[in-house]
Amino acid sequence: MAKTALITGVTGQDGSYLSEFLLAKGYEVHGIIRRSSVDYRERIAHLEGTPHFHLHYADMSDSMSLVKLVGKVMPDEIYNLAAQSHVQVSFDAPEFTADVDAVGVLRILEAVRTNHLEKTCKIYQASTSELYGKVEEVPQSETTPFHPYSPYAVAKLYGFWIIKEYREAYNMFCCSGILFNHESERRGETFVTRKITLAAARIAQGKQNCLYLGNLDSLRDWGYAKDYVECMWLILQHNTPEDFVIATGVQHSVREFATLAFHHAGIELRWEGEEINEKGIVASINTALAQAEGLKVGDTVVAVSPDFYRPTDVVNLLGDPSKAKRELGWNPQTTSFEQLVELMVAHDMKKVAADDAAAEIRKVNLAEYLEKGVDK
Ligand code: NAP
Ligand code: G4F
Repeated sequence: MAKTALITGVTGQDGSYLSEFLLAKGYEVHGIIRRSSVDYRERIAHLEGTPHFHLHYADMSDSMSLVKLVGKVMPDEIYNLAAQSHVQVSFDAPEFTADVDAVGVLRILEAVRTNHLEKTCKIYQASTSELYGKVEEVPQSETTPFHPYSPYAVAKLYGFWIIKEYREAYNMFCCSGILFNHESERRGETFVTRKITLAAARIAQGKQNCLYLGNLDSLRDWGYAKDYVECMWLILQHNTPEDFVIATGVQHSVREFATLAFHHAGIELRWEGEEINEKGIVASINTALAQAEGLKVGDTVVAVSPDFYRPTDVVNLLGDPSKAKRELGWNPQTTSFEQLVELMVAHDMKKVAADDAAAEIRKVNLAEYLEKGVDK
């Protein structure tokens, strides 16, 4: 019998990769979507209409919708990926973040219990390295104390503890994956990596002059999202329900990410100034396209803006993936940092060019329409 999985957050970066992964394993995959006035299903558009992929309206803030859906789908596994996942946004919308990222986890657990599935349904909770926050040791492992440092992290800490509580109180198979930052061509465009790769591509093609960033010194352990969804599944296939750190064990700064991204877009950067006055300046140009678009050596293409500083920032994340390597047989180095940056820039170079070509076609069509009129 094929297993049935229910994914919350199916429209997100991880939800889309996990859906592909589980479908390839022969699962019946059900995803939760919520009503929106605009199309936000781009990442899963290629899966819609395929035989084993099903979408249902529900919301993490609506207990009844979750109870009814879990009762209808009767999943063997639930992957709870839904969240207000942007740390900076959590300072502006702390109550919504707590409702979805903290109480939402409780709602899922209670939906499973209400439907008497606690002995058969396994639950994966998307936990985060943000729990380590103002870090108490480097690198961080399953035994490192938590010190959450944003409304997002505090909400996710509740999610982590309520999962552990239900595991111990009701003997449920529920686990947290403590995932460090993972990125991809499908990463949301306001997270720092994607913001950089899109801007580098636009600047190389003359579509943007300057990229404004916040803390360039911030250090992250960046992996590839496609590699990380496998771990979510492996955690639920483990003999016992346990929590795991998932990371690469390699750390880089935001500045290093930007330098490498611009390099792959054909622009070498040098850095000048400090803190708010720091700038990324064009040192050399290795692409005729950027030169043709007017980019010159000496131009400032990266600058710092206080708008992207956070009231409290997490600045030193480095994971120790030893337990996942040992007990899940997972390879944290499948995709290196260098490969990750290269593949994201290659994707965004094509995307910017394609958007531009589409705009050109629309312009020609519009000109033709205006010239000929609608009835001729
Ligand atoms: P993402 O791209 O921001 O996706 C978040 C998903 O949650 C979207 O599908 C979103 O739906 C859904 N969602 C938000 N509020 C909801 C609500 N009230 N009801 C139902 N669905 C809701 O995030 P991601 O990068 O894929 O991350 C997946 C999970 O892992 C998140 O829980 C995140 O906090 C956690 N995490 C991520 C990372 C990382 O580096 N990516 C690291 C550690 C942990 P809409 O499309 O409708 O907005
Ligand atoms: O890309 P970020 O916004 O990711 P952040 O805050 O680490 O959160 C992501 O990873 C977490 C796992 O550790 C997830 F739990 C969470 O859901 C999310 O996926 O910022 C990374 C760093 C920060 O220190 C930030 O201050 O980059 C710094 N940064 C510098 N300039 C910037 C910018 N971040 C953003 N988003 N935009 C900037 O312009």
